[in-house]
Amino acid sequence: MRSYWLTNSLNLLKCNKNSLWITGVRRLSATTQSSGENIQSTTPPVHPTEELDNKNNNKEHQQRSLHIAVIGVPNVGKSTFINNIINHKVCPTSGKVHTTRKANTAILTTGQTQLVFYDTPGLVTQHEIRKHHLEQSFKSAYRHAIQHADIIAVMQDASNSWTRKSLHPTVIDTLKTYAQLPSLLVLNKVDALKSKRVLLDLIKTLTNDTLRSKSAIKKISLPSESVGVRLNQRETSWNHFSDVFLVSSITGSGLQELQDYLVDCAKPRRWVYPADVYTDETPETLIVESVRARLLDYLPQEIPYNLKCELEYYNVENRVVYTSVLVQCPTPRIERLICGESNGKLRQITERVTSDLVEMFGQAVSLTITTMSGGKRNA
Ligand SMILES: Nc1nc2c(ncn2[C@@H]2O[C@H](COP(=O)(O)OP(=O)(O)OP(=O)(O)O)[C@@H](O)[C@H]2O)c(=O)[nH]1
Ligand SMILES: [Mg+2]
Repeated sequence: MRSYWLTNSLNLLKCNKNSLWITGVRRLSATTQSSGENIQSTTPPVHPTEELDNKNNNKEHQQRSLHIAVIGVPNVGKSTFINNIINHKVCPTSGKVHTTRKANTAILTTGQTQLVFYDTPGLVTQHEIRKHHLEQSFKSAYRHAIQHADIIAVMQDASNSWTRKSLHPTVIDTLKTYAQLPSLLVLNKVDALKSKRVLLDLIKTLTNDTLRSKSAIKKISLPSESVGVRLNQRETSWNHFSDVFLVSSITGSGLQELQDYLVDCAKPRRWVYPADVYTDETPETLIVESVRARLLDYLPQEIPYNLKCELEYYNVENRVVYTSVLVQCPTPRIERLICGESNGKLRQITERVTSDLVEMFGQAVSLTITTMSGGKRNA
């Protein structure tokens, strides 16, 4: 058995909530204040618990929400964007494609408004599913997310000069299929652009120049001189985006404007989640997905996609999360690759996942990662 055990007792200031997943408890403020004045009221006297119920109902009547499906090809930064816009790490991220394999829900409650983001696996064609041995859930996950959404945010990597000028065919197909839903174009990674001059051209190309008069574009500071624009009539653009946003999910630039916009779009209706919840994922799932995401970062090529990660143990004691994950490797050679010289790589991976989990849970985390190959646990 090769395992590395690490305790990280960092306490993350940013995450001040004890529970990250649904507790099912909605807290009510039962405090009442007396002004001391004797006011005659024509309304019938109200029993204290009824009064509380009425207050609660009034609060619920003021509630607003918006459900947003974030879609795009792999690695454009969907999960990083969602973590940063809700200001909590709940979606595992990595530098490799296909990190997100099923739809994850991330929740931001601000004032009377709840924004529910659906993180989705990168959009892939049937050919890509076969080529990379991906689960069919890659397709069903984003369909499920969109079916529950009020608005679609299409994310495009503005820094990738190979792919940025056209929307992926699967993105176009999705937008056509769900044409009744409003959609936004979110150009991400603008921090990585050497010159911002390409952005105007990019917006025109991806929207077929249909957003000329939209206010969102006016808000963006773009070079004043005209850039040669060639209208793209091929099916690589979408004419019906409501607005375009330029953001950097890493630096946070543009995220507040987008958040304000989404809050303005929210519909009056009761929230689905309590105000202090950031995701509906179980901690067990978040742990396993976080290990898998970091294996992608540390291992070359296709290897990490063939590894099976399982939760062996999870317990919380005295505000410390104790957990253990088993990584099943197809061969001893791959196990050696994960562990590295004197277990050095496994130690690095464990440290990295531990700090991800500390950020997620806002609690100390004690994580063990154990590897296994040939169907037998190595001792
Ligand atoms: N420079 C820069 N890098 C970013 C930005 N947003 C995300 N990234 C990086 O892009 C890579 C992919 O990010 P993810 O959030 O995992 O991308 P994803 O779209 O969720 O990927 P899949 O789950 O595989 O579909 C990571 O290395 C991120 O650090 C950004 O605004 N600027
Ligand atoms: Mg992702």
